Amino acid sequence: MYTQGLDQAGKAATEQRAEETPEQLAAFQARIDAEEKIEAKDWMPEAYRRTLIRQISQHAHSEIIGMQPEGNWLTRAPSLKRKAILLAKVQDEAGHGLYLYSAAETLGVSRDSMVADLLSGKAKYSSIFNYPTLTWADMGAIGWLVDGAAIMNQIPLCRCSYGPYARAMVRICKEESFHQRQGFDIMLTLCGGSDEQKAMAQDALNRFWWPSLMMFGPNDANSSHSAQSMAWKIKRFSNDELRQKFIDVTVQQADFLGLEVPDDALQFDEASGHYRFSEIDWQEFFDVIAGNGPCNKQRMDKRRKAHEDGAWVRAAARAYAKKRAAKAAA
Ligand code: BYC
Repeated sequence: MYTQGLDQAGKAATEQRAEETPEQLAAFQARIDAEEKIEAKDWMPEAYRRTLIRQISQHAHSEIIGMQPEGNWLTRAPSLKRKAILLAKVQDEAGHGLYLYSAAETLGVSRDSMVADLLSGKAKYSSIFNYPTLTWADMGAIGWLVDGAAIMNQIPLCRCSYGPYARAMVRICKEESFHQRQGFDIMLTLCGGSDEQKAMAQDALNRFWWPSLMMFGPNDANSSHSAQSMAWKIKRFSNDELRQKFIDVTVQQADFLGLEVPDDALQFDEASGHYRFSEIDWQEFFDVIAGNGPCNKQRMDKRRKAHEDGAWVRAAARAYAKKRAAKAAA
């Protein structure tokens, strides 16, 4: 509702597409190659704008849907301290969603249309949030592994060529770093506890390991957007490069916890300095992103209901804005 002006900018950009000349495209690429930041009002190819809207809005949706698996444990956290920490983390995720929707709005798309795309199932959100959170240890595994994978993917986004996205990512990454540590701290506490608690931590690692690796997206050979996104410096590393970096640091953290990574083929390769790992079950990944994961339906039903329940808040905000505008005009 605050973005009518930006919608016009979006229309203008669409109309501009037919006029994109080789000179304009070359000048744009030269700015990217010179590491200049592209800002909201700068000329940009329509495909660059669309790629950013797709990625940033899907990132925002992931933050918002991502509140659900952890929200599930807010009332069952084992102590007041753990509850306060988890509550703060879930609130941070809402904030990330809001910064990211704002960053996408600078590209001329309204928040209403992005939300409509999520609710209709047209827009994706991260596969990882379609898995259930069955025990308290899952809060540890999510912070440690999911936020850990998120940081690995998102630190390079602080250097993304699009200024508003890059700047939003700086604060997000600082908060994700706190999230990762709180998750590791839960795992450390469980692993230092009773045999039962340690088994709970191992079970959470078993269930979240492979889905966390899938967060980085398909193999480079099957990543439809990577080549162009890397040429535009939206992405700085490929999906496989980031996945490998994540595995290399996380296996050592699992060793420190005394947990076993659920991959029989995992081994350190001295020559390359990297851990080698088994093939990911890509069928599972593609099923989940097609809407057929264990919790896709539950997540979307809950989000749609929350949106409907919030209708009166949006109506009140619109009425208040109208009243203020009328007062200002009088
Ligand atoms: N899940 O060509 P590719 C968080 C899609 S939130 C679902 O490699 P791209 C947190 C991809 O969209 C973490 N879909 O794509 C929150 C594309 O489909 P479309 C979210 C996936 O964009 C709460 C197709 O597969 N992070 O941290 O170059 C609590 C082909 O893929 C996934 C971000 O969103 C997936 N995992 O690369 C705790 C980071 N992977 O769009 C934590 C920003 C791929 O053509 N996004 N797809 O229909 C990115 O960095 C990139 O978009 C990706 C994918 C690396 C995810």
